[in-house]
Amino acid sequence: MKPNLLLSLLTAGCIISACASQPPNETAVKDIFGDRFTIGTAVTVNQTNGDDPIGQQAIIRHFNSIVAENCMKCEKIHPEKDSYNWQPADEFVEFGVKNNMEIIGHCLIWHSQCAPWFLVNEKGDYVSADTLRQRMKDHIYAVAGRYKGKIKGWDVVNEAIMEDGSYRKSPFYEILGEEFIPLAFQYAHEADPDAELYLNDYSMAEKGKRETYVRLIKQLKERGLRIDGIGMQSHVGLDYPDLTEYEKSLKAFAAAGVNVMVTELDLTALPAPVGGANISDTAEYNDSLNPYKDGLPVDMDAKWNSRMKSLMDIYLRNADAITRVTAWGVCDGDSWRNGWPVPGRTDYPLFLDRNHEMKPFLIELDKELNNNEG
Ligand code: 9MR
Repeated sequence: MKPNLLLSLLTAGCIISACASQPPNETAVKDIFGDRFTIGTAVTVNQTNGDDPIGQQAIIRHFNSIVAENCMKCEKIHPEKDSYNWQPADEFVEFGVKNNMEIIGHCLIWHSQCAPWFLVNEKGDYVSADTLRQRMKDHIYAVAGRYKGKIKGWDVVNEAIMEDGSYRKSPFYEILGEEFIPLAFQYAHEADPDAELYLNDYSMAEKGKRETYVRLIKQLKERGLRIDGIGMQSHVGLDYPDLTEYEKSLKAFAAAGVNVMVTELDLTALPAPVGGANISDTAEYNDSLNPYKDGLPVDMDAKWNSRMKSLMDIYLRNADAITRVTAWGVCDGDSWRNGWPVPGRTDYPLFLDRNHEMKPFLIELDKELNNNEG
């Protein structure tokens, strides 16, 4: 055999075995976007404490920003008046510090997942305005104060506004009126003066929400309170929201003088009996609502990737206004979408598939932005 033929056969063999033993794409998700914005994920307790080592490795490899999916919520971190459950949140923060990541706190004041004791007295009636102010202050001082200097920014108030732009009639609103929002921002700033402070909500493409949030940003600024950003959660579907309206909101928030963050991005591939992300809106399971148990068919996969690409194109052309894009979970198997609004389904909403491999829209973007061929 001629030596150069032998060489080419050896080289070909090498390439084939290299392909077989390596992931299809070497790039990390965060690298695709360079310094345009940080790329985040919501993380679970199992991922930060090491019980899900594969998930943990995927976070370290692909993301440069993390947010606690659940462990900093009031009912988890402050389950009783005089008792805090710090360990999971401490582990989350340590994980982020150790891996040199941007760490986001979620969330200080939210009507949902609020500890049962927080809003009522011994008789079960709403507490007075004075008592609630004090409880909010104590809670925010304790939680934001504990992680002072380590958390880049806090979702201070979560999901306060309805689709039509009216205030949600939550217990916080019922007891304190609109004032609960500025109060929460004041306490958060006092607790950690260097932390960025955000308002965060879903269905932000709705005109009503857009207008009220723009007004709120202005009101907070006029009162001299710190507000750094608006979080557009972005729990979206294949045909909602209207992306023109979505981009309009993004631009309106930026024009109001704050950073925009995409804070909880996931794109369901499944039929959606309800929109938004209100966890109390649920629907009963039936097989027709769970059509892709064994994988997405090729046409649906293409549709999903094309929709995700359209969202990414919006973020890229508004990159000056956007500081972070966070997916609400690491891989498809982790997503809350598998259980909401219909329990027990198989959904495909995130950046990484169930094997922690990058989805095709990312590979396409890597090619487009970095000339990487995958
Ligand atoms: O993904 C979260 C899920 O694991 C929890 O059970 C649920 C209730 O705490 O909250 C989910 O996250 C929500 C987030 O905190 C706020 N916006 C909507 C998200 C999806 O419901």
